[in-house]
Amino acid sequence: MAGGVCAAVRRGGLLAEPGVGELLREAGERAPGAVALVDGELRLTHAELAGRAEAMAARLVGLGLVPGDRIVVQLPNGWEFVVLTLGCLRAGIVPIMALPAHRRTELTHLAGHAEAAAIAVPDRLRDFDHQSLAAQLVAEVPALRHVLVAGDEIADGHHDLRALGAPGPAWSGPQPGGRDVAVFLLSGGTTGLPKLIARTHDDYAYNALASARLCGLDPDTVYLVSLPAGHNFPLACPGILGTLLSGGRVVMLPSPEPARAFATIAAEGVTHTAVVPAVAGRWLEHAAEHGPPTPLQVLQVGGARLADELARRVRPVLGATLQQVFGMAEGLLNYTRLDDPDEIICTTQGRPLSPDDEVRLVDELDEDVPDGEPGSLLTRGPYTPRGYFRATEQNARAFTADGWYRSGDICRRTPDGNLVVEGRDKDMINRGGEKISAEEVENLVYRLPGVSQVAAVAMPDAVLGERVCVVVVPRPGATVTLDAIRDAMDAAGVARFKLPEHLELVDELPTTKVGKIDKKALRMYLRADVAARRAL
Ligand code: OOB
Repeated sequence: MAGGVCAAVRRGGLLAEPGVGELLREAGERAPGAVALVDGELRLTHAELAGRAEAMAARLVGLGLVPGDRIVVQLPNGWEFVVLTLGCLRAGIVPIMALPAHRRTELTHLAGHAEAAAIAVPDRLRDFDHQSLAAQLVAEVPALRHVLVAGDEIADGHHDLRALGAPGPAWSGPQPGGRDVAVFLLSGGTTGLPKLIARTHDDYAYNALASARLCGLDPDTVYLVSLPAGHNFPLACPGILGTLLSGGRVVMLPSPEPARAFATIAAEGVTHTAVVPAVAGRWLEHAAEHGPPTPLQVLQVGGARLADELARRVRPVLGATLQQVFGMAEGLLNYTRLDDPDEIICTTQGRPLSPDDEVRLVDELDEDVPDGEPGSLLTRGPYTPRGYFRATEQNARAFTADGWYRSGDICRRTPDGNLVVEGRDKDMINRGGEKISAEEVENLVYRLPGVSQVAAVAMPDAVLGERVCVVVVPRPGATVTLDAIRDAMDAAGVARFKLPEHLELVDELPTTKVGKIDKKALRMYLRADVAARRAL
């Protein structure tokens, strides 16, 4: 295995190579009888998974989809997600990785913006009727024609995703090439609705393979997916794709709830998994009472800043090596290395994956800051695209003229070359790894008639790191309540994780010298407020 992966790592990102689908097929052929995918009772070998992916590819094309067509994928963690994704990669159909939490607003935007031809949804999930919403979207979004449903009740005119992913005749059409788009990931987003990031086959193959090598994955790896599978972290860092490309086994779980996750880790012999800091905290608490999640070897934590104190407890309490991952759907991945000294593992967010990754830390004038000083992170590299899809205006702001991506993270570089994330200068709220654009929340709150002015800001939170707080100046005589804001946003059809959890009513908002709302002052005010309330 190692030879194959190393060769592909050397190739990845540098030359146009076979697509990820082809690399997966080659990897599967090295151990056809080994179990590749586990979802509850269902266990598929590498040969069976490859067969289903091939059949899925053939059936998608049979529906009239052609290479380059887009499918919005909004599926929970299950085998259908993996088979559909692999089928798409095989046929050159491009999945748009939506989140199960997305609702009408986000899905309409994604399907419309990318002119998606199909959408894949569960029938129902946590009391929400995804299938009916998908039917509405088909009526509203011109390009959207097909609804693929994973579930027991398939409405008339919709397609049964489980039947599309059943064993059957293989796809025999042309393979996508390295320069073709493999997947569309969603940006955490600071400007309104999520932007699309086109990740090509060669950049994404590199992303998954180089990550797999760095994390020491091999055919004995058993990787647990409990974060939403369409997120870059569990998908390809090294995640599902890196594990399958290494000949290992992927185990799907719908959520990271500790009791079930620990039982699954024990039952399936899970060796590697990825969580966000809030989940790491819950796992630490659970383990303190019920014992460690044996035989877990590597716990990757990323998506939001992990507190040093939590980091230090991972090895003693969970019995696994911690790996901090500071990544972004836009590309750049930073990892602490498994053999780094504990001090680096527990106090930094690691260093770039590729020797060809370029990272600059700059001040407000885009001048490099001296080493050790905090600066705003700019990056370019072999798997970092130079712009968002169909977004000229946002690209002008998010990328420099010479192609550096402005991540909006404020970092410091330690003398040994590792990065420490100290904050951010982008207007985004990171709620336990879920990214929320302040601007999007503000636009929705402005729809309430009683609101004169609003600012959405992060409020510090012990569990999730941050929660959404809205600071509102009401119109004279108007009453604005948190419930009214939440109800209005819910009715507008946005993901529930974006709903504000705290409201502050004020007479006026602080402004900067140039007259913009001073979010820094607001954040400081909220922090002081939270500290004062804690002290009571
Ligand atoms: C991951 O990707 P996204 O696209 O959901 O979010 C990226 C942003 C980063 O720009 C940064 O603001 C924040 O999330 N972030 C972290 C972090 N990891 C991500 N902030 C502090 N410490 C960390 N370790 O979140 C993502 C993608 C691939 C792998 C891991 C995470």
